[in-house]
Amino acid sequence: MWKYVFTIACLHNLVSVYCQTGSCRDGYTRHANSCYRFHHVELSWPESVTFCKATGSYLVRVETEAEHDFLKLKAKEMLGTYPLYSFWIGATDAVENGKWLWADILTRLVYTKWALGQPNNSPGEDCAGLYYQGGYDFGDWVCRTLLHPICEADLQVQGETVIG
Ligand SMILES: [Ca+2]
Ligand SMILES: [Ca+2]
Repeated sequence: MWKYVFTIACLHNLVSVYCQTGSCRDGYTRHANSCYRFHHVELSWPESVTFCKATGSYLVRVETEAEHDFLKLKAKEMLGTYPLYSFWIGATDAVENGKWLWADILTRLVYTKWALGQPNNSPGEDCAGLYYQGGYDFGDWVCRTLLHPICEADLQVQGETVIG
């Protein structure tokens, strides 16, 4: 039973038979098998992609409801700390309008939860984020808008435990 629960928990963030034991670097918060950092800096979406990459991470991929719920909770904790309240995520439809991809792996979004009225693509809003006014569900913006990046990094693995 526990083995099953543990496996499902791990699969939320990693399509693998492994559940990792590991840690996050300083400044990052762990959820499932990933580490996250909300940044104060205000950047455009392309700058945010570069920023995360430069710190050994990627602009966050919100791939499950559990991951989204975790990020929403964290974002709400940040209220008052940030001058702007919306955050960039790693999705763009710049290649083909309406076809949203995770930019770093060029994979179509499977999980999505757009805020009411989003994406409104008005006009040329090709980059996605967590929309403060929409309860941190997804919204789309013109990519040069200045928002805060959330970077996601893989766990620093010290050892791996095979489940099952
Ligand atoms: Ca993720
Ligand atoms: Ca929009």
